[in-house]
Amino acid sequence: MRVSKIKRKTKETEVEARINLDGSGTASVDTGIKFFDHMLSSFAKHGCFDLRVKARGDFEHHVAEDTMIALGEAIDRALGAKAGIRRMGDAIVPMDDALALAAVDLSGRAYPEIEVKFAKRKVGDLSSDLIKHVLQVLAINGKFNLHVQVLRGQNDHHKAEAIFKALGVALAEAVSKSARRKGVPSTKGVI
Ligand SMILES: [Mn+2]
Repeated sequence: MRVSKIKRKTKETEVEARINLDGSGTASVDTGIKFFDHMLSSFAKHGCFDLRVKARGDFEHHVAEDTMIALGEAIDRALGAKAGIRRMGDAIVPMDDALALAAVDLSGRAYPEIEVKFAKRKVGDLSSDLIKHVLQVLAINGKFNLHVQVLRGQNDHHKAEAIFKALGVALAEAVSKSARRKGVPSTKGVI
């Protein structure tokens, strides 16, 4: 099992994130931000990851950001040397009116390219501008390329949820093992 747990305590926040990349989609997420919990649970469910997150802190921005720092680090650490993995993964996921694309390359290089606009300032109890930010933070700390686009959509809740589902599906494919793959999937020999 590829499992890792990260604990992070600063003057602003206290975060614990545990992920099992070979799980079954069981999530227990408590950040104090309900919509963010909903998004991370959806990510875990559709990625078939077991995810446990507990986060508390002073401001919504800090809690969301530091949760993704811990989760990114946990993903990177759980992957280890990345031997035998597919490395790339992508998904286009609809949710009613919304259609979101996520593409991942577990390249060891942090590069987020996130294209999303929300109509309203808040999605549930989460500030809309944080959604782009947390995806950037996740890719940077997970050391992977992440491209996200919302191809169409009206409803902010649907757009956000389609993104996190697509992220789960894309990442699940990227971390999955290919029987034909021997060693690290890079012509360099290391990622
Ligand atoms: Mn929902």
